[in-house]
Amino acid sequence: MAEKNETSNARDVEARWQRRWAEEGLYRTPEPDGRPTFYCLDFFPYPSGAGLSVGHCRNYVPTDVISRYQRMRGRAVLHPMGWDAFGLPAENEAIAKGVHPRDSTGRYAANYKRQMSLIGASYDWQREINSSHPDYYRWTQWIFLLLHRRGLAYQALAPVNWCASCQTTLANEEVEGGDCWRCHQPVRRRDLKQWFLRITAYAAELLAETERLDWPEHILAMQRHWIGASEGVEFGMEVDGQPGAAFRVFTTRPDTVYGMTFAVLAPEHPLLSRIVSPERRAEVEAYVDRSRTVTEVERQNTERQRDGVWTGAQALNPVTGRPVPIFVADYVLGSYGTGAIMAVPAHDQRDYEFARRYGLPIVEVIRGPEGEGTAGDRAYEGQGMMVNSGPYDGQPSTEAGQAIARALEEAGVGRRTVQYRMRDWLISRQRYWGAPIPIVHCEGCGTVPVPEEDLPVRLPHLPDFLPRGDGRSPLANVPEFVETTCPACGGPARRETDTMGGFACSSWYFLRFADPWYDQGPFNPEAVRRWLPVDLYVGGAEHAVMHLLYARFWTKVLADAGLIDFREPFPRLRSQGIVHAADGKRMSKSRGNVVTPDEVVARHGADTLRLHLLFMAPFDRNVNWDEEGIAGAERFLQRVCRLGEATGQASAPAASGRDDDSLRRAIHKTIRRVTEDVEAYKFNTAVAAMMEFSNSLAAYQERHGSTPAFCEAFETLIRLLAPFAPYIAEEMWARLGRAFSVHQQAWPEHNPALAADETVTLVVQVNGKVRDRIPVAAGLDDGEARARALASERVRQHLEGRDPRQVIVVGGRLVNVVT
Ligand code: ANZ
Ligand code: ZN
Ligand code: ZN
Repeated sequence: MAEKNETSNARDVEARWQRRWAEEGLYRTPEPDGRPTFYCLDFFPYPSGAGLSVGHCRNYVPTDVISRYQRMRGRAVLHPMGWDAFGLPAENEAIAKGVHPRDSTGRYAANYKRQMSLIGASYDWQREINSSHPDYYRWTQWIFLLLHRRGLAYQALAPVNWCASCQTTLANEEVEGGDCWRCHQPVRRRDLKQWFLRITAYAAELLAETERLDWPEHILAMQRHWIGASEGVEFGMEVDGQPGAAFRVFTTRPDTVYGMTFAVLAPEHPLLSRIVSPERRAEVEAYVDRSRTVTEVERQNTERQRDGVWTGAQALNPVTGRPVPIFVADYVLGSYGTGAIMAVPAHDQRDYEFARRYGLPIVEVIRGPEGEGTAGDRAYEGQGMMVNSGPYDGQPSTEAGQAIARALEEAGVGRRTVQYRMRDWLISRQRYWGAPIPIVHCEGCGTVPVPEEDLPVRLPHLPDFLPRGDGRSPLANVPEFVETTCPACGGPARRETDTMGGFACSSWYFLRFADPWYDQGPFNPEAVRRWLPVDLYVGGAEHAVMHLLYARFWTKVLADAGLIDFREPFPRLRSQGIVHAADGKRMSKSRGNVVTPDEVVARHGADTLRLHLLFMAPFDRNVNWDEEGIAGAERFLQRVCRLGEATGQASAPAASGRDDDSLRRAIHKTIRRVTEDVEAYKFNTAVAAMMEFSNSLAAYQERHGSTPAFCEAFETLIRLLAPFAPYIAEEMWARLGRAFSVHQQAWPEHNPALAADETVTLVVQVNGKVRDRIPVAAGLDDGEARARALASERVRQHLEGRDPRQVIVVGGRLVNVVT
């Protein structure tokens, strides 16, 4: 019963302060006033109908601690929140529930907001944004037009996954083993006209700047891997007996060029139909047709059996002049490198499997340092010594590779290049719930951008927004939307009906928060200068690749357009660990193992939930939810409350010098530890430091009562606790009779002398005479004491170059050096 009263009491306290904070606008972003700024931002959440779980709170609580801490440090803090409401997840969820995304996203966002307030998150709600509102997506469209003007947005045919029975395109994730996830019919690849953003133009910079970002290493590694730079050589190969017919190949191993025994073109290669011999044409065409049913992902599967067809043509090796047969095979991708390769079966596993299957020659040109070579079912892919390579025999393969690359360049047939695995960003969706692409198609003028003053191109309200099934957007069904006049010639024209994928909205939202009311452009340049780049960006690793790359790309384009003066939006990024359910599985509605903040707050209070989330593991570590462990956080907060009951005014006289002294040292050590830990995102050890401190406080109080030193210590604890447990800290602050609000107090400063570890004097004797006294930290071990003594300048003088015969350490306080 008592417990129940305590929690319902906690909930009253929380509700009361939440109301007061909102009334007083406590977390409103300050106007410019010369203070240093701090912009603390969470990844842009998509508000789902499931609401927040305690897993999401693992993101929002730490950024809230940092924001509150920075405010107390005297920074002007921008800590905003908004909704990534457009896009496929929202649309699919709406379809599944039979609701309209316009209604559901607003409702879900309101629920997120309620939950975030419940856990005490100190967002400036005046700056809330929603990417599906026209006053936001108007500017997403504006940036699209900027990209278009700069030649960075273009239309091209692109292969998409197409399910003929569902009459729809599918994302790669929706293709399971070559079949549609919904109807299990085979998926074909089909070419549809799509919009792309030329992110590859920035590949080199996106890669190079990863060196300068303060991000977790595994996220940087994922970015680098995705960009996927390969250094190599591109060179031309002529088709034997067909003057003028030539193709280029890309290789990372020019050193293996003498081992080329065939060449391969991708099924998409434009030269294919021209070079194929008449008697091979039917077979080649059948193969090309078959390969259309295979997705790119599947084509790169190393487990898959390699197959292909001979074209009847031969190509000439530019180094040896020897002819090799040209095959078509789908393990070569049309969209990577040049879409054609020189095949070296002895040193490339894929080529090796292919050659063995079709009985093609295998010529070893490299021997490993231990004599390793191609054997059994493995090609030797390493470096080593050149063999069977004419003038290069006997050279190390790395050097020979350089020499061959140079020779190809000098002969004018090749050049060194860097290939990126990254593709241009396919931004168009044939779906309803997104920002319409602001383009008009005119018979006479072609592709015409919508003039800026006509933005936004509004997304019409369609009660029936289901995908049409013919690969076009549902907007194509709406004549009022489609039919328009050409902005260039005034004639009849048709609007683009594709919409932008959700990643467009999240590629610039961090700029909007600086001044979400601005209506002269996507962002207010002055406010952006004041707040950006973002000081701290926090989110989950699941968005570590696409979102971050796209946002970095848009930032660079805006910088090149002279609109902002920085090129990286998020110089510092941190990524929280995942909270799995108690069973170790991912929390998900279908498993029924989701734990919501609402239920935990109802049982234990919001501050307890916050402390538990911070304390349960290091910030970046994955953990399983453990509700029993919450008792530790609960006990700690109860102890703080009990300590608070006795305080208010000092009621006891000062205690003995020794105890007051060590309490003061504990205060300053705790300030130092908590400060350093928060700066280093070590929230768990920061909480531990406060727990220890509350223990010593309780012990002290038991002995001496509420002395002046106790009151000072307790007040400090409350200020330290404020960012972590904002409700209880506010309540205790009020009980201390202090003016509202604890969240507007200065962060305690530690006194370095008091925070320092206790020092003792190490006395050093040489041959029995005291020669030096060195201040050292207490608790030095013998080895350290010995080292410190021998390092002493005075001791060395008295040794006069002699080696000590014996060094005796006594009790960590006295060292006797005997010569
Ligand atoms: C000859 C060679 C010999 C190769 C050798 C490798 C080892 P990454 O690292 O991914 O860039 N390649 C080139 N274009 C390709 C395409 N469109 N589809 C499939 N494979 C392609 O790999 C570069 C290597 O992958 C290139 O170097 C080429 O094979 C192949 F002992 O050329 B190599
Ligand atoms: Zn299907
Ligand atoms: Zn026109």
